[in-house]
Amino acid sequence: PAAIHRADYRPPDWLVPAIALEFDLDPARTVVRARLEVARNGEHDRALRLDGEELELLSLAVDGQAVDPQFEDGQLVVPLTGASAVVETEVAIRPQVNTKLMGLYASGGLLCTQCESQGFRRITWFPDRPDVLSRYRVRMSADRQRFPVLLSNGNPVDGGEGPDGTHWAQWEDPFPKPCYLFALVAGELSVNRDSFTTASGREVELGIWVREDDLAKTGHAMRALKDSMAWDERTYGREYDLDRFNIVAVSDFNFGAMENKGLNIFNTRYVLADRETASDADFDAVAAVVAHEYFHNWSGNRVTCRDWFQLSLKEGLTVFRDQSFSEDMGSQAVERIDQVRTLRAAQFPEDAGPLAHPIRPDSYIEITNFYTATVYNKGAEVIRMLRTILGPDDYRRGTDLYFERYDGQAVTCEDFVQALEDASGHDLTQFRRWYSQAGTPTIRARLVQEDGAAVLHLTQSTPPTPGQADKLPMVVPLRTALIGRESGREVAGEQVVLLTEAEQTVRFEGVTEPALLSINRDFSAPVIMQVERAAGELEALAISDTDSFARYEAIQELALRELLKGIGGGEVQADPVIAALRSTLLSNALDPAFKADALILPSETMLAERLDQSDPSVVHRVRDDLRAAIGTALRSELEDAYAASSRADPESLTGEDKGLRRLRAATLGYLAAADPERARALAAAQFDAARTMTERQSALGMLAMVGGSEAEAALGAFYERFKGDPLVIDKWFGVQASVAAEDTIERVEALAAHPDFTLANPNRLRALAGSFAATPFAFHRADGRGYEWLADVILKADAINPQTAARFVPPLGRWRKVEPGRAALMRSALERILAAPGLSKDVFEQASKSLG
Ligand code: DPP
Ligand code: ZN
Repeated sequence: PAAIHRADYRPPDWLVPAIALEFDLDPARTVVRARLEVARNGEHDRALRLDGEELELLSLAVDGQAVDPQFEDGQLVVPLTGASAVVETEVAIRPQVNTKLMGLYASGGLLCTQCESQGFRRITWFPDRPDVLSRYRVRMSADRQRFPVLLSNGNPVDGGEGPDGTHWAQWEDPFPKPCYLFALVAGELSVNRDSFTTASGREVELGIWVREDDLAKTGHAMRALKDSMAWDERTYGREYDLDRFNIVAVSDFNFGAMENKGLNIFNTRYVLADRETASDADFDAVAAVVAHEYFHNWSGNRVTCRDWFQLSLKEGLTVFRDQSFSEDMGSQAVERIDQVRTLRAAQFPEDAGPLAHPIRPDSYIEITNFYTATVYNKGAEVIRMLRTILGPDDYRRGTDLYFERYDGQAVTCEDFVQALEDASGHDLTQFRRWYSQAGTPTIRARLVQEDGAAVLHLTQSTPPTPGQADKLPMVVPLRTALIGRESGREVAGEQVVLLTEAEQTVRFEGVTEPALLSINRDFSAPVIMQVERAAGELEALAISDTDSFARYEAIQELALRELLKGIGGGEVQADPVIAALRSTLLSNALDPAFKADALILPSETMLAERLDQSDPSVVHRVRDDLRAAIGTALRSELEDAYAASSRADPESLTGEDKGLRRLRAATLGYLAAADPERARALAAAQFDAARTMTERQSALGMLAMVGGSEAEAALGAFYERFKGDPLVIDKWFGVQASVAAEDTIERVEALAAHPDFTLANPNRLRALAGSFAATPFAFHRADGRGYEWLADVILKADAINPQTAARFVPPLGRWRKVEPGRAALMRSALERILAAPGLSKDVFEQASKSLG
């Protein structure tokens, strides 16, 4: 398959200002009639070319005259003479057998759509690219019994009874949009209705549509939706623009959710939540995804992408917006720590591996492979840096200008940066490298004190990545403060140090007290910091840094230093880590969520990333040993914290109560590391007494980890209790696949044969294969059985749903970071995938690039 290059972009030859669609909906065979008003774009004599995939063309007409279809490279080519024309097509499609879940498909009795990125071409012939914006009129007709609810984008304008027990509805969306934002849903759905009055006094009718049994689980999503609408008015001055906003939940979905104009379609996982079935993390994820999709109404829909290379234009910005929303609604420090943990777990490895790409990629074979942590999460960090550099007021002026200037257009990342530049007067020329260069910069820092001043020496370097051997210096905003070593106070208050050169020094005058360097506070730049530190400095920062994130980071660094030493064969000094964790646990000033975060040692993935090559079982053992040492040394403090955390109110989702439950899980983990028997008893008791899914799930995970008859009993009880609830059964699969043990692969193989397992449902597949591949010690079993199993799953899933199958390839691509024996086995699994006949281009791209 051939690569597509950003540099080859050309504006569309033909525009489609308006489209009318008619659907005769039937899961077995749906007929779609499309009427496109097309207009020649510029001076040229090229034919209209329409994209289509798996469409049965029934008829084609131009200006009312039937035309014989011509095809070229899979496109329908329609020669036209005038400046405009009406092109009509009629096609048949088969939603029932559409297992790719792109286009129109059936899920649990519903018919629904997913068009981003290129699913619309599976519905009708159309120029399927985001820079063709059209006004949509949609008429749907279907059996009234089976499909009583008919929804599409925009507002309902008409409807009625049809022949033979059918009914119909017509919807119109007044806002021109690219076809990837088209949506329809038909089926038996119940609705949670509410309303929201916008700042300018318009009443918006809100609806969350789900299966009747799930209606009671929609309250949290509805609250999050209303909070999001209010937040976007307050924070970005963005008001909602239609009379209706609908969300529909479906259980088979490739993404988390989709921001279709006025009709968001969600994976059930990010809508449904109640205390019985959802953990605190699930509640938070529901709110974050509801906010994310809602925010897309401006950052994505009103202003959209010119081409798919610009994906981070909408995704980086929208992730940053949903992160800011979560920070404002909850605890800023705790949210930030979680965001960074996600970035380090998912994006740093990507940026250091064979699939590394800039947030604005230069080429792709299959665009769905680029819905990555780099485009999303690093993209969000880039926007955050822009806000840091500009300051909040200029940043807001910049986004106001961006939305005003480009409303109704399909634009580029460059246009966004330009708007910020124009509104603020800042020169962002060099900053633009964040869009073009891949790889995580490493910053080295050293503080030298002399003559009443402190001098900060900084260097930066970005490693080579595929296709980019040499890197230029980046603009790196580093929030920095100096903390008095004795006084514990800031002797130089926080300022943003802007590193722009390969080497740079910064002077802080009037610093006489010996000072500690607190740098990259609040993780102001997505970089790896390597600070040269004297003995005792990290220990001091771990209890005195005035920035919560930096304090957390000092504890992480302390542990990281010892763990890396241990993995390298040296002796681990547990005492400094224990001391830092003891004072954290005993602090009266810190909230429980922060304590819980601070307790979690750097992950095995993060440790492996810091090394050129490592043996996953050594990494695991060294980390486990340190956990056991901590659990033993702090036993009484941990027991106390564990017992005290039981006071969390099960009905409450405040930061305090969620934090207590998080602390309960973290302390239980340490007690288990030190004394599995004791932990087994505690976990079994916690499981039996649990009043929330958070407590139940963490107890179950702990039991599964320590094993034994209690574990089997709890897994059996959990299954029996929740067997009718797919989202909870996903947890049941996930918990078992996440056990960091040698024999997890056998358990996973058995689970893959369980009657409830299916490769066809992305959530279930992610629960088993995704969880397993994310558990390094289990996945990297030395005999390579884990790799072989994953390769088999990828190949089987590829025949059903290539987009989702390709998501499981990257773990195999980490082979360069793994010791040679396993690396060879990982490579041979990749080679076997590549040799398979009929491979999708999705999996081909990921596997071939992973082999490198
Ligand atoms: N629905 C996906 C998201 O919101 C892709 N746009 O990120
Ligand atoms: Zn998004």
